Amino acid sequence: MGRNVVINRASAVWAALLCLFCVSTAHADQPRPWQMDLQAPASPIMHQILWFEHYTLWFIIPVTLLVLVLLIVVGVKFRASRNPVASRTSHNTVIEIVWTVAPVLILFFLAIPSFNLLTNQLELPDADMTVKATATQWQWNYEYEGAANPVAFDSYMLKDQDRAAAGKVDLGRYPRLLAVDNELVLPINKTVRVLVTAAPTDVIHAFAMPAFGVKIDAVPGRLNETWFKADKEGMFYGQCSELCGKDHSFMPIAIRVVSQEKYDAWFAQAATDLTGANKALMASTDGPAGNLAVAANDIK
Ligand SMILES: [Cu+2]
Repeated sequence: MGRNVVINRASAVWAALLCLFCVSTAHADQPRPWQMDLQAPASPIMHQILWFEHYTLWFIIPVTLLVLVLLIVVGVKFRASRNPVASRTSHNTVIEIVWTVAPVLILFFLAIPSFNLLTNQLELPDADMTVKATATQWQWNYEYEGAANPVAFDSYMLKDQDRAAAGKVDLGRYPRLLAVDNELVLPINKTVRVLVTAAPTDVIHAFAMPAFGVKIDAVPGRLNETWFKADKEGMFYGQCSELCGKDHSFMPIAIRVVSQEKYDAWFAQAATDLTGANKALMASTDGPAGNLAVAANDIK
């Protein structure tokens, strides 16, 4: 009887912890308090990065444990009281070979998938669309390239006093210091080429979106390019990642990934009425019917 009570209590504690975890990951494509792991992947590259991280741990953990064990063994076995006369051995061919060949092998097995990942990141696949992100102290400007009616707009961090008017009072979906007035809207499962630069007379910034595995410098006078293919709908948050001045912390990057149909409808309206297009999109994605952010962020 007593044991059952203990077990029930234990499961209640676990359930409570699990609930806490669920709540904290309900909108997970953004940094979380006390976060230890990476953000949930939402692009093929980020899936690969996550795989590579886990793969690397298979090497790091055994090597660390081996070194720890060796240190303990040496410290205990060869301590001065037990081993007063120290060995004068200065060379051992077997050891020399082992500690040369083993790291070479380890580095070889790390290098192959690492170069593979780098190649996938740096080699742009055929893009479905191109967006140009231009950084300025301290906001982003997004430009959709190649459309008959080009859409371009500035994206500023959402100020607390503007939340109500923007319809963005939900702090889970529009977190403080990460939400913006105009998000970069993109369709799901489309390869997006991102051209990244900074305004000509500005300083260096960096465009980063952790859930997509993207981070690239925005340099004045230079056009960098990267790509991603979002495989989840939802709100994704990143930040300028190159120290760029006093408001560096206040120029977040927000991307809203939606279905192709919703994107098309938004894009058609955004050319002439950006605010209206954003409001209409929010109405179709943020409401209980759309439930976009919750569905997209329901990970793990
Ligand atoms: Cu910046």
